[in-house]
Amino acid sequence: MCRTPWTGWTFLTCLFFLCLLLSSNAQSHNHDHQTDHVVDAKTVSSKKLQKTTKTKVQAKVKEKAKIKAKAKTKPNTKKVVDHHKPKEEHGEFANFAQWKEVADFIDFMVTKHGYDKAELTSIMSKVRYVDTSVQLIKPAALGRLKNWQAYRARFVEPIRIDAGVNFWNTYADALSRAEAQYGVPAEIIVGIIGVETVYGRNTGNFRVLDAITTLAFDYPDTPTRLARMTFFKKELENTFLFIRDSGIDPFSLKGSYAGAIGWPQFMPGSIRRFAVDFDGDGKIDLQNSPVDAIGSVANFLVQHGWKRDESIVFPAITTNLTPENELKLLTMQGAKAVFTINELQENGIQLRDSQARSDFPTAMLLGLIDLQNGLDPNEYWLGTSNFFSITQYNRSYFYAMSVIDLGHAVRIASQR
Ligand SMILES: [Ca+2]
Repeated sequence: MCRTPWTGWTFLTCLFFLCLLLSSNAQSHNHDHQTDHVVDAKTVSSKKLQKTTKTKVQAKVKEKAKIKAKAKTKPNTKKVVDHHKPKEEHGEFANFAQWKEVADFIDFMVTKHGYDKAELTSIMSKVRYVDTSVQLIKPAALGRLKNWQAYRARFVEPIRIDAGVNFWNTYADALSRAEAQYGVPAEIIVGIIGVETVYGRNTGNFRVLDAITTLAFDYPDTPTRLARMTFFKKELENTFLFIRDSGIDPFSLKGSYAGAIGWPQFMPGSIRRFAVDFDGDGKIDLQNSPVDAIGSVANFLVQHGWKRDESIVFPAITTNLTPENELKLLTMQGAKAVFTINELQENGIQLRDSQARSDFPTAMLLGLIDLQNGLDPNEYWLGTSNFFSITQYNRSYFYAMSVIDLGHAVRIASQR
């Protein structure tokens, strides 16, 4: 997230935006499995976090306490710390293969997918417990106001725009091909890959098996803990299936602290369902093939309702939108475009541009996009189903608007 030399100010700045980001995600309207793209995407660099002694010591203390607690509650768990692991690698040995829930998971994989029990047990015995994953997946503390303009400034900025121009020039053919084949504009694909990883720069260096196993079996104590553990167990299943299908070393898969992989930060389940081999080399490789990433992002959006040639967002203004009506609209829509322009007007919101108002298609369905700006007034947009298909990638409206704005900024800069 920060490419400049590490200084106190840059750290504080990054910490500030990290808080904003997590706050934004925690308060997003929609909730689905793609949440975990999310946190990853912003490439919260644990490596950099560890550069502060304080954080490092705190994490270490928590990690040791956690392992001790586990040893007490799980009689079969032996605490063994691997002192020989290279410093840059994340996690501690926690003897996962001896955990009852992990043993049950192994049995499930043997029964359902025909895995060799000894082989799977051997792999799980080498998986590390990553306390950083547990700490970073926790929801942000409440109390900080969401601020769209501050969030946007993190992503729509010169370094990312320049990297986007280079990316677009380098992969112009693949972007054109994806646009023609899937109907997703190149600038939206460029926006997503830029927001996710700054065009492959921040793809994460956690071993995916470590991160996902840790979160599947020791997710932090939050109101959604059970659902999230179920989600990560499913992702662990998908990780093994992807590894087997691809014939790769189980520990060669690297990703974010939540297990999102490669240039577009797909979770393993999303790779298996939505990724495509777009460079035609016979394999899907989102870690090393930007062209596969381009096709996969486009296919993901299409599979989540993207419609060719449809608009995405329109600027809006409020006339007499009350907080009650705003909440009602947001609740009713969930994360879909469900209102006509007339219905929105009746609730006190309309298109900003009077010219657009005069010939706007009355049957087009829209959803309300509310972007909070700290203590300043909210910014409002109306989004079509294409906007909401981006929120399937990451449920945050801030995220989806940043994708749109970054892609637009890169396109403008490319044309200069
Ligand atoms: Ca490929």
